[in-house]
Amino acid sequence: MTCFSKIFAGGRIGCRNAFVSFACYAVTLPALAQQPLKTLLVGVDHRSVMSLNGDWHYLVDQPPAKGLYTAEGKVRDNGYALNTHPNISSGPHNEEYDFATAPTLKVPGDWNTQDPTLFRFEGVVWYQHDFDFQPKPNTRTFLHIGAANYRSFVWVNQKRICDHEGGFTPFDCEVTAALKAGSNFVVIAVDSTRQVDGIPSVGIDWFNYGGLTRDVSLVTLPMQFIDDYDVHLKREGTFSAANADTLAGYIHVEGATAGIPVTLQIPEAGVNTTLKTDAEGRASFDLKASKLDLWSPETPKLYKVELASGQDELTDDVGFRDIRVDGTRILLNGKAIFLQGANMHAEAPYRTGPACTDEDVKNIFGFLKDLNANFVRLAHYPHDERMERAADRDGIMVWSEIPLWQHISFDKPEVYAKATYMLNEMIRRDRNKASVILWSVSNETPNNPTRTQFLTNLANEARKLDPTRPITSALIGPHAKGNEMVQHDPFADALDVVGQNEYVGWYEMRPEDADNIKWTLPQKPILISEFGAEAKQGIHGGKDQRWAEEQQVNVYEHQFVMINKIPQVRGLIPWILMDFRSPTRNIPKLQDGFNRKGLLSEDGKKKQAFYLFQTAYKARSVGKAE
Ligand code: GCB
Repeated sequence: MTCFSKIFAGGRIGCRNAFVSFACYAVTLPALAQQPLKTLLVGVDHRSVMSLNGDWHYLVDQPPAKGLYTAEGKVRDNGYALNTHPNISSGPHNEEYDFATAPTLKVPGDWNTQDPTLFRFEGVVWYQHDFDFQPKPNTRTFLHIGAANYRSFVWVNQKRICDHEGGFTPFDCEVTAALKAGSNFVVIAVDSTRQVDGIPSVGIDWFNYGGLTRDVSLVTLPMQFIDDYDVHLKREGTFSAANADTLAGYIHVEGATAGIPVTLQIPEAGVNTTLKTDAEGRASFDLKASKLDLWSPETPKLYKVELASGQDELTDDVGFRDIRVDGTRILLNGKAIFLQGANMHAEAPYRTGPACTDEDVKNIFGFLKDLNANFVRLAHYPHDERMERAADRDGIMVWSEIPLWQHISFDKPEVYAKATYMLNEMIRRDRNKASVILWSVSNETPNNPTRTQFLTNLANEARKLDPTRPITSALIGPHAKGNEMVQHDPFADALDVVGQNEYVGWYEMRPEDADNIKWTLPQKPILISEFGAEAKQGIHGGKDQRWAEEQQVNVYEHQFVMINKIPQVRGLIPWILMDFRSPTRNIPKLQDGFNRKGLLSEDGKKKQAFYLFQTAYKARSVGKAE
C-alpha cells in the first residue's frame, strides 16, 4: 500500500492546521453500517407529545468528570444519576450534590450562553428534570431528544436507559419499563468534550455549544406504532411532468408481524389504500395518485399524508418532486435549475446560541427570502428539524450535511461506523422533506486514499439509503499554478454534484486575480459551495482595506467574474449568511470570537455584500442553469 503524505487546504493559516501528514494504515472499511439504527421516531414533531422543555436543574462535572466516568473511563451508575439528596439537618453526612436546589438551564438550549461561568466550558454537565406521568395500559413511551451535543447518557428513575453519540441528530429511548404513575425524574449527563475520533473531530471553526440543544419530549404510542416512513414521487427512468403521478415508498410498523394492515391516505391526491406489512413490519407501496402539483420553490405545495395502523395514526405534510442530475445540469421536475443560496450555521440571529425555536427559524428564513435565495446549505451538520419544515413551506431548497469536517480519523473502522450511523439518522429524519435536494457526506477533507475509500463507501451508503437524491460533498484545493486551478480530487468521481470551496481573494491571492483564473473542474454540476471574505459590519474603507465592507464586496465582484466563466457551475453558496461564533477567531475589535464572513452581522445587520447578492439573485445575473 502506498503511503501518502498530502498537503491539505494549504495556504490558509490561522484557523486551521494547514499541513497534515497521514500515517499508513491497512484498513478494511465495512461497506455498510455495522450497527443497527437505534430507535428514531420519524415525524415526532407531527405527533402529540408531552413536552419536557423548560427548566432543568444542572450540575457541572469538572474535568476529568469523575461524577460520570470511573478512572477506567466507564460510565458510573451510582453517582449523580441516582438523584438522591444530602442529609442536611440530621443523620450521617452522605451526598455532595443536590439537583433539587441546584440552579436551572432552559431546555432546549446550550449551557454556554445561559451561565456566564460556562461560556467556554467543554465537558460534562448533568441535567435533571421532574415530571408527572400517568402510564396508560398497552402503550410504549419514548424519551425523544431532538439533539444533545455531543455524547449523552440517560437515566430515568435511577435506571440507565440509553446513550447516544453525535451532537446534531435526534434519538429516542424507550422508557416504558422505567416510568411509574405520579412523579418521575430524568437525569441526562451531556459531555461536549471534543474527541479525536469524534465526528466532528477536535478542530472545528464553529462554537461547540454543549447541552440539550433541541426539544425534549415524551412520546406515548400504542404497542405497535409507525416509527418510520418514506413517501416520495417515484423515480422513473425519465421524468415526465405529464406522468408524475406515481408515489412509492414504505411505512414501517414497529412491533408488527406480517399481514398487519396499514392505511395510507392523501385525500388531495386521491390516494386511499390499505397495505399489509411484511415479516419485518414494512408495508411497501408503488401506486398511482391523481395528477400531482409538484413541489418547487415557486409552488411549494405540501400534501397531507395520513398514515394509520391499528391504534396508531400520524399525519405529515409532504411535498413531491423529482430531483436529478443530467450531465452538468441539475433538474428539478425536469427543469434545469440554478441554486442561488447561502451557507448557514445553526446559530440564532440576535441572541446567538443554537437556533432551536420557531422564532429563530422565522428570522433566518426572513433573511433568506430577503436575499432572494432559493437555496441554503445547512452547514456543517443537520440543523433543527424546524429548518427543513420551514424550507418545505417557504420553497427553499436545502443541502443537508453530516459533520465530517476536515480532520476525521478516516483510518478507524469505528469512525466509519459512526459516520454511517449519523448518515442514517440524518436521512431517516429528513427523507420526507421535499426541500432537501442534496445529501452531503463531508466538508473539506484531506485528499488521500484512506479518506477517499472511506468517503466513497459513505457516498454509496447514502445512495443506497436514498436513491432519489443526488449525493454531494464540499471539496477543497487545488492551489493555483499560475492562473490555472485544476481540481484532481478523486473523491469527485463518487459524487453526483461537486461542491467546490475556494477563498481566492481572502486566504489566497488577491481579489482581482480571480478574473483570470482558469478552472478545470469535473464535468458534473458544480456548486461553488464556499467563497467569501471577512468584513466587520460598520467598518468602511477602500476596496482593498481588509475588514471593510467594501473589500468584502470587491472580493465577491471578482468572484462573480470568475464564476461566470465556469460553464458547469450550477449554484452559488457564499460563506456565510451571518457572522457566527468561532473561538478560533481572536482579533480584538474585528472578530472578537466571531467568524466575520457573514453577509449579515450576528445581530442581523446587513453588510454591503448582502445587497450585492440580493441584486444579483433578483437579476439572476451570475451563473446559468444550463
Ligand atoms: C472553510 C470551512 C468553514 C470555515 C471557512 C472559513 O472552508 O468549510 O467551516 O468556517 O472555511 O471561514 O475559513
